[in-house]
Amino acid sequence: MRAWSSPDVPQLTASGPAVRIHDTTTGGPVLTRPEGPARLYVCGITPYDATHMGHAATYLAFDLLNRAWRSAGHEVSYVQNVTDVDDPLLERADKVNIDWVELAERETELFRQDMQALRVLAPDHYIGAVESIPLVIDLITRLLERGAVYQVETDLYYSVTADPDFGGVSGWTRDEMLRVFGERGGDPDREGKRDPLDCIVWRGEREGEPSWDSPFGPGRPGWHIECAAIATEHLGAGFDVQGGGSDLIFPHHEMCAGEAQVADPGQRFARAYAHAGMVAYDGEKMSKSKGNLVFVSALRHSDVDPMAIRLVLLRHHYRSDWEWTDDQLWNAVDTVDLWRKALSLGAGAPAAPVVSAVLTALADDLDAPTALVAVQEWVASTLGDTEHGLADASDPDAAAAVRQVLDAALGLAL
Ligand code: 5CA
Ligand code: ZN
Repeated sequence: MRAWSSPDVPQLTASGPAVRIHDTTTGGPVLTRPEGPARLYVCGITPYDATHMGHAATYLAFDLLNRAWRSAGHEVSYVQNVTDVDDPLLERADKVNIDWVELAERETELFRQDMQALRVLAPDHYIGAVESIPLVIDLITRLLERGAVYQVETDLYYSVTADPDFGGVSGWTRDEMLRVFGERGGDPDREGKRDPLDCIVWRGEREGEPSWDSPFGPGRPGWHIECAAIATEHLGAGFDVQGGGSDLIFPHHEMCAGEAQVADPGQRFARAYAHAGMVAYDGEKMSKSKGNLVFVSALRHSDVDPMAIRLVLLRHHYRSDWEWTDDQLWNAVDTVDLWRKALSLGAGAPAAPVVSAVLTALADDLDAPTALVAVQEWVASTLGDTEHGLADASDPDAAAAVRQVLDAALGLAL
């Protein structure tokens, strides 16, 4: 499927340090060591509603990883999926009485426009679940051959006990898993399952639902097997990072890894699993099902500068949970104005230290808030204020260098 157009990334003269990222599996920072291009898989949207700030924050987090790798001199091979057939999409289409294909296409297009406005680099491969059905069928076939898939009526389930490392991605206990499985697309109470945590990989045809032919009868793919199949096909085994919001730690990323690793023993799925915090609004996690949403597109249509939206998101460390408030947006609008003013002067306080501070902070687990403090200090010194005394114009080319690192590393084009 078509992605969106990437903004140009300025080529920096300075090179950033090697990139560390917090790995959920080890619970600490790990040094990424890409061999050849850095390989990144980020779970994409289920396109049944518009992009909200929670989605935007998560995609921006991994955009920072993409940019940090590039700043460190790596090429990046980036894959993202679109869950363009799944229960929530079909349910919404039914509810609002619109064709599910049309709904998915419409919301995917809106997402592309939102990502482009926010200057998020596009994936090299943007892959839908529907177009991946042959890959899914192939992966299920391999799991069947290994005895890791069994039938319940017309559905097929993946057996979590087939994976000796089950639980290795999340590090969760069975109780913790059972507590959320039902809320996150699982069906712990389905009769006939061998283990309540087993997850569906092929859902046999139901009246009124779309279905595709397969050796296991007509039906459609389950959710986790979709990302397992797409990531291994387009990135190969042992890719560098799988990313998503923290609500994907379990079951989604646990099951993706299990299914891929059982089908291909001895190969790791991803080397590290990185998760962004949850954005709340009105006291609760922002979610399509709860409806407490702030849409990127709604702000764009009311002429809010996308760079101010991007700045709000960058001001929160990607791993923290936080709550969106409109005040933060108005504050960021003022900051963007102020920074543009400083950058319009041409000369300014020395740029080299701020360039280095931004690249160092970014390579240290994508610490955008620390990077932004360095930029703010440069702006204050350049414009002069009570704390910094007189305006500093000692570096004649400062603005060009600061503008460049803001654009390349943080995606802020000012
Ligand atoms: N299609 C699947 C992934 S394969 C999916 O989870 N789609 S989604 O549309 O529900 O979410 C897309 C991404 O946004 C996921 O990484 C999810 O973790 C993230 N996300 C959803 N809600 C929030 C939120 N409130 N804050 C931060 N990230 C969120
Ligand atoms: Zn996914």
